[in-house]
Amino acid sequence: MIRVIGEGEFGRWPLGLIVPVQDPTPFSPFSPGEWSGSLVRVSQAGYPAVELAITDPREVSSAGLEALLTQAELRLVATTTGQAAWKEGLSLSSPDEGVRERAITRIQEHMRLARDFGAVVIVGLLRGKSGEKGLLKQSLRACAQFDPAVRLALEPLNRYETELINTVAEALELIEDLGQENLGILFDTFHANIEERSIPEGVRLARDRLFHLHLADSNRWTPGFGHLPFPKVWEALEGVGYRGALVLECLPRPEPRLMLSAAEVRGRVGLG
Ligand code: LER
Ligand code: MN
Repeated sequence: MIRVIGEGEFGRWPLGLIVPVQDPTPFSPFSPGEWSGSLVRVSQAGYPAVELAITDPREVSSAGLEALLTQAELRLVATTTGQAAWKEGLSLSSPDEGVRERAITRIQEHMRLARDFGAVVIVGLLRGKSGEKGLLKQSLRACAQFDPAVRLALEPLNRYETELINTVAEALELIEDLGQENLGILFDTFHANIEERSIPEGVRLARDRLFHLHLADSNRWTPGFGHLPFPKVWEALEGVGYRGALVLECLPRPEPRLMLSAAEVRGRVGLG
């Protein structure tokens, strides 16, 4: 049984921030290390949801995480896996079988942790920058079959970050080919602005395969400080009946404090 965030649980789409656990990410106002304190700050900023950037999930205890989330009154909506790509060189599409196997195992370890929380596991940069699509497909099958109760979200990334899967259409082709119910799409408005013909059309194309969403403006700054047509994105999300979370994955610019009020972010992008 796949757990999905319930309608009405947090009103319209819970908004979240990214908290790095072991290694830094440029897409968070927080530093790794004191991440239990960061969870409290996310909650104090008015966000109901959090995405954890975890390099190695074996270092995170499920019971410990549950206690921290309960204390902070936060819901874990996703874990992101890309840090193992830049830090350890792991890739799901590498021609080196050993590297590929380690990348598959890493995703499976994320799935083991995510399962207890109904969180989505993100497949972003861990797919590799220029690997082989056939190998990526094999690896994704092994991940998806590992636990059909955990949803995997393949993220179309812009062409400057990878040659593999830049658009929703490419992601859907691979997903439909694999036929795994727990494999879907993470739609990131920054990448979509570069690669899709239209951002709302990209959302509509993903439809019920839309498992998760990253929000950043056209310049990858805090939503509301670029020129993306967010109200049109909300309209498209309503249209496809999206019931997942919206996580800010943006540079903390023009100033980090501008990410630290969910109410202000909502107001700036017309989320009410
Ligand atoms: C990951 O979610 C992402 O969007 C990448 O651009 C991170 O480098
Ligand atoms: Mn993203």
